[in-house]
Amino acid sequence: MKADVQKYVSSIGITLDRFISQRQSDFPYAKGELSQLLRDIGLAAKVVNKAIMNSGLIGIEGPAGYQNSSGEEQQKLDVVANVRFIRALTRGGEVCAVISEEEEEMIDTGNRHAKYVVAIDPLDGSSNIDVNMPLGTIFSIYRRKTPVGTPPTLEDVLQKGTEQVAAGYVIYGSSNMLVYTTGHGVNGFTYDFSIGEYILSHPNMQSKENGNIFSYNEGNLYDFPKGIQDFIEYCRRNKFSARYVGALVADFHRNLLKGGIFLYPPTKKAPQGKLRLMFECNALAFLIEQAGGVATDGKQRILEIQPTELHQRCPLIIGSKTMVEKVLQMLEAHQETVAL
Ligand code: P6P
Repeated sequence: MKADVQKYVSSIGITLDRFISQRQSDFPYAKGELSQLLRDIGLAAKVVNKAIMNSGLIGIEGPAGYQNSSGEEQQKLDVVANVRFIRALTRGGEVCAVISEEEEEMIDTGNRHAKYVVAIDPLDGSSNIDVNMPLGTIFSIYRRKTPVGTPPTLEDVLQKGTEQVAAGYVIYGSSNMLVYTTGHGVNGFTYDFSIGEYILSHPNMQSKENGNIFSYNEGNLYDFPKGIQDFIEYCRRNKFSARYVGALVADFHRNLLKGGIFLYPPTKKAPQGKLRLMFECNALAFLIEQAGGVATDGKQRILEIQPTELHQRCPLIIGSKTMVEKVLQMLEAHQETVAL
């Protein structure tokens, strides 16, 4: 009987490295630099994953003793993840500059010949550190704007989300996954500890048109614009499931797989919203649009926002298309837009 060879040739099961190499043809002019850069990120993610899993054993739990540029208490693991990713990106040689949620200023890697810059949130979900809850890394890759061979400038890193050439996240959860896009769909890879490789497990990830999961911090409800409060009430009346993990990557990943919406509107404590445009919102907006979903600040596509500061924040409403459109309708009913 002729074996069903199809099940042996499915793309599921190939390594991240092989997948990147196979997809390099998506970039006829690329000479492999972007491929190598994605590999460098995959390597750093493996190292950070190990640090997270062993943090309770090697004394890297708890606060680092100082604040990051957003005035937030840095955790030791935040510092470890930041150092690991910046070191991997610098040594990999494909990046001329890095901006990090954990760094006040842009980092010039000294790789003057490099064509790319990276924006990164090395460890997203800091409130989940040390309590064995999911964490994540979020990254965006842009082409530099200034000539190769010259020192990088802010012009290279303050780019709209539409300029991203790649974006992705790592989720350090019940399993470790790396999910990324280069503008040709979204693919998810699960880390196989036994061989130390990311293996394709979720090819061509698609956002569900609609969903019944809504994610937001209940404690901020009465700060929200009326249109948002109406949407929350709409979800409750329809018996939707409220799910909020406290790590954007984890809520985003679940909603991408199951259908749902994540909202971080402006609050009294964070009048511009809490999440950072360059380090969190742009990457996830690129991914959700590639998967068929929507990401807005309540007024415009996240990807269309022109950044003016490295650490600027923006409101974020992201997920299944129908749910986000419902929020926009309810904001419009109050002639509100979430963005200030
Ligand atoms: P809150 C983590 O600090 C983070 O940046 C996101 O990962 C997460 O979704 C959000 O903040 C949680 O914020 O104010 O609800 O604790």
